[in-house]
Parts: sequence; structure tokens; C-alpha cells
Amino acid sequence: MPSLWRALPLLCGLVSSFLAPLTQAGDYQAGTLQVVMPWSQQLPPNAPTAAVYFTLRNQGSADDRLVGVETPMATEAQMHQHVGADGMMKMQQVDSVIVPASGQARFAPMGNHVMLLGLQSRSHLVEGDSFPLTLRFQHAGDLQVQVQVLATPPSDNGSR
Ligand SMILES: [Cu+2]
Repeated sequence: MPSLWRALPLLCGLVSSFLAPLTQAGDYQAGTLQVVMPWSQQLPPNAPTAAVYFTLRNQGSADDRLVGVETPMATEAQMHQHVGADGMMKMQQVDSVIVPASGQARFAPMGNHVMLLGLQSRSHLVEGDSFPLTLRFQHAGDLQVQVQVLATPPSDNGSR
């Protein structure tokens, strides 16, 4: 059954991406990259946008880059940074964010964040809920994580 044999590697790829080992509750690993505690702030009803935060750790010896983000929760997910301009902080879209070798990239309030535009289901942004987000890395490939919705920011975000 040649068609089954051709499908097997694809199936295995799907299964292994679902079984990305959890290094700690809420953390995800792809090769030498680790995604620590992806979370989003609980929002009032009818908020048009949301932001997602996490820390990316690179335990490898080569730089990697976050080059894309996707979620079924929103029509568009963008990578944003905060920049100071004319004495004001404003958001600016970026194409990619570097995750330096033996280093980390933090996504946190008032810094880098993933911006979700055109939310599909606002009922999922209540504390205790979660939704999937796919992170696309230049070298490590795609990694799907579950974003936890929290009422208050995690106190240990990026510190462990
Ligand atoms: Cu933004």
C-alpha cells in the first residue's frame, strides 16, 4: 500500500508536534528552543485586540528567529515591539525577533508582544481558558503552544 507508506512520515510529524515534551507545566520545547509560560491577559467583553506574552530561550549554539505566529483565535497575529518616539511609547510591527544563541527573547507587557487582531471568539479570553498558538521559527520549525488566559501577569514570567 504505497499511499499509506507515503502518509506515515506526515502522520509521525503531526504526532510528534502534539507530543512536544513539557519541561514544566506551561513550557514547550522544540529542539534547543524553549517557550516559557505563554499567557494572555483576561479582557473585558468586546475587546477588539489581545496580546500574547512568553519567554523564548535558546540553549543551542546558533541564533534562531521567530519569523511568524498564527492562531485560529484571530484573523491576524503580528509580532510587535514598543518603541519610544517623540517622548511617547508606541507599537510597531516587526518581521522577526531574534532568539540569540545561549540567550533569550522576552515578550512581556510594554515590550515585545504578539498582537492578535480580529478576535474570533472573545469568550476564550476569560481567566482559566486557553487557546492554541503556532510559533514559526527559522531553524527550529513550527511549535504549537497553548496560551493560558490569566487575570494577572505571572509573577515568574521570564525569571526562571
Ligand atoms: Cu501591539
